[in-house]
Amino acid sequence: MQVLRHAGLQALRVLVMLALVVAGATITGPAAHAESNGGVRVMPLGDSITEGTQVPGGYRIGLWQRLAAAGYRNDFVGSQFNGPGALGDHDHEGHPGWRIDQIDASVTGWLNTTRPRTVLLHIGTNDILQNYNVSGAPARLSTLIDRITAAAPEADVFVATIIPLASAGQAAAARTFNAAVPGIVQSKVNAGRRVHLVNMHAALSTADLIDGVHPTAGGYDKMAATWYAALRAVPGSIGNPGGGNLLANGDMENGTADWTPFGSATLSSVTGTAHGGSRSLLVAGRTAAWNGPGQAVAAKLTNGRSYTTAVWARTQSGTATVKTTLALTANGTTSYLRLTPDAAVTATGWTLLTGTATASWAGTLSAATLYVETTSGTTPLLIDDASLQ
Ligand SMILES: [Ca+2]
Ligand SMILES: [Ca+2]
Repeated sequence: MQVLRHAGLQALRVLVMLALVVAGATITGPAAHAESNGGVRVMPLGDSITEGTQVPGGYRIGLWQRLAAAGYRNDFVGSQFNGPGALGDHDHEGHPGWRIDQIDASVTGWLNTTRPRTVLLHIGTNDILQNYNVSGAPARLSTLIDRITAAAPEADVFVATIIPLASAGQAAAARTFNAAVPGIVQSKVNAGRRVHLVNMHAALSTADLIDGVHPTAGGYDKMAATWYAALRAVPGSIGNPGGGNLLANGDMENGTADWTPFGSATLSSVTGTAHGGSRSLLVAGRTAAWNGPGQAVAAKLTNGRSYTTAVWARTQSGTATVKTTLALTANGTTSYLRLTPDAAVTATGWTLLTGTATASWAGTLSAATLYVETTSGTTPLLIDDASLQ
């Protein structure tokens, strides 16, 4: 019964979304299927100001356009979905009306589901609008940041001061809240966490508000410009500009092209089981744990540069511990760089392998191969939507 109800709900969502697309209207509501270009994953996290109340898509529109124009390839992630066609990726984690404590109660699950590389957090406005223990809001924000960095310790977390509010009393409360944010962020930095302050309050004035709370389109675009500047100041948070995906045929839609066995293995293109599109790559016939699908990338690497890897994987049966590795051969010596940490991969769904690592070598690089391997065993693996950037 529960399954049927969910299936019915999902069908309804699809119908509603189809109707909206046909009507050419703005797409809203939870995502039936998240969009992904395989880029570096960024989670816009917060309340209606992240969702884009009054201007669906909100700051995400201008941020997406700035990123795309500069050659960055990013995948916005989250359980929510809205915005116009000008927004190339509609996924987000903006929840209208939610306070800090409500985000805190759900954020670990969202982070575990979408594994963002970077988090953009703008939260606290509803604590003030609802007059919800406002003096305790900074402490709740601190707890929320700890929750995020515990679940996603490798993510860069950008924490914004909240934008102005028009009502004089609420404006004062926002300033008081904001005044505590730099110290909170600094305490996280001092603890070795990858947390960054974004002074969003300074970027907008009450003239940028359409209803006293939410920005106008121009106000949202000022937020976009502010997030973009902050992201660009932290190398790796949005990948490398102009590079795009260094892997060829990363989506496996072009069969086995550009992939070769690393060690003993047989590669084949599979239809019917895909993370994205209609095909994935099956690697079978492995005779050692390190055997797997590989791709030569030596010509594309820059010495000393940081790279973010993402590969979706699953087994044909059973569980395997899977990782991505870069074999670098320079001056006759081969070294192995771990690109993604160990991840438990099953046959029941796709698991994202992702990590950031710096590739460096001494002398002349003669060969470099990215490959997927297991820590033990030789079970066949499926991979899809692989990217290195
Ligand atoms: Ca997405
Ligand atoms: Ca595919």
